[in-house]
Amino acid sequence: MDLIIKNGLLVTPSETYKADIAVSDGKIVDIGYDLGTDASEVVDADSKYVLPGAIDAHTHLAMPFGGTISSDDYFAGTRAAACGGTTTVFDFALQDFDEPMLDVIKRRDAIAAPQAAVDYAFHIGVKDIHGELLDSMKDAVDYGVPSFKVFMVYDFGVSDGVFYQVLQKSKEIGAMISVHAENNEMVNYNVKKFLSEGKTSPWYHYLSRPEFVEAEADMRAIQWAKATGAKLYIVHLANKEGVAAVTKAKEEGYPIYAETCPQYLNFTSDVYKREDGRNFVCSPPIKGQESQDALWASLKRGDIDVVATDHCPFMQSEKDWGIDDFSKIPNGCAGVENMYPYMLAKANKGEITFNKAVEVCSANPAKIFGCGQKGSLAVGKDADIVIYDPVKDFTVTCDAMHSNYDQTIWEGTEFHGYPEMTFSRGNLVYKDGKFLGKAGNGKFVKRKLD
Ligand code: DUC
Ligand code: ZN
Ligand code: ZN
Repeated sequence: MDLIIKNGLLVTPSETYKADIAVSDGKIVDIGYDLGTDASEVVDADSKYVLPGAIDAHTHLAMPFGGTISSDDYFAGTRAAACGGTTTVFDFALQDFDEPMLDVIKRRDAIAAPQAAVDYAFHIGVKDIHGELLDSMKDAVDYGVPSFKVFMVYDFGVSDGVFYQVLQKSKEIGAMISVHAENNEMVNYNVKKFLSEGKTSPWYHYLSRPEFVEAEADMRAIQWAKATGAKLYIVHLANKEGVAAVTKAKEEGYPIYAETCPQYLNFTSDVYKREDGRNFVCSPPIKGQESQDALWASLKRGDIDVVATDHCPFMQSEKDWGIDDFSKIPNGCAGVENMYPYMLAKANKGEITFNKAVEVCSANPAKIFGCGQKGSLAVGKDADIVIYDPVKDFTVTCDAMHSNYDQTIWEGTEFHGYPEMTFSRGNLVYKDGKFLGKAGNGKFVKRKLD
């Protein structure tokens, strides 16, 4: 045996129980009471929780965006992931115009494969479906990438007609469509108007994309998914009316899924009034208290399926481009190292259960995105395992994080309880604040939807 983790409290979405876990060749091979100590490595997890590694279903590593490139490359991003208990990241591979879908995957994998320190998968960000490109979605599905994202905003966002065709195609080929839902016309109108009135602070980033700008787009996207019968996953849901629309669609029996992110659960739009408000600029923007309350209620009810990060960090000097003009701030915040500690600290405080944290951060993304070998502690699954110390106190500082950035919205956040060790397919990649993994050890995860 390669590894036995003894005496820990194992957490699944439905159970918490004391047991040992045995690992061989990167897989969980046994779970039971007193599995002995006959292994190359034995870890005593008495008084600790033993959890499946988190799956961050939404990252933007080394992504050209906002006039620059997000500051975490595949090594830094996956190193940070490992140190926050995340053992798989799903990164967005953005299609170039005229590029067949399989080429998108291969182009990005050539960059990711030598760098990744934990396992990774891709969603394809679709920009262009002209000619045979729409049909090339099937090649991506056959290759193990059955999920695509469309943006309703940004200069590379798609038209309603393209979105509709992508939904239709996904139904035909068994794929999942994610959407960044905001109303582009309204955003552009508001931005122009505020700037012409000299309203340039980050607060106007929020006011140019308020609650209804996102809600309206959520509702349209849901309407089209219903009409086509496609599976739809709304990324970074942040507003209360969108939450209500998701709940209704689920009640009606449609395969509509929703994700939110820690920044929407933890902060409100008041951050845009802060002196460092530009560091919180992401899209959709962080919303008001009522929306935050709706997100938590929906997560507890089970209508929000997944918590993921939208991890897209930028350097302070880049965020500063927007000191006199909010529209010049590159959109995005860090989160990949903070998501699991944040959700687990909520569990540790009793605000949610550990089972719920495991469900939304690991089991559900694995299930929804067809990642059968991950997302749970069970015999035969990949040994992606986190040992969590519920009494360790930790304060986030840039210096203690493992990304390539010099500012984070999580600076100063205090957690009671923190991951102590992370194993990626049985290999120790993090222990007590130190990254122990290696670039290139992360593997591309091929997926197939149910
Ligand atoms: N929103 C962000 O804030 N950053 C990356 C992409 C996105 O949609
Ligand atoms: Zn987005
Ligand atoms: Zn995103």
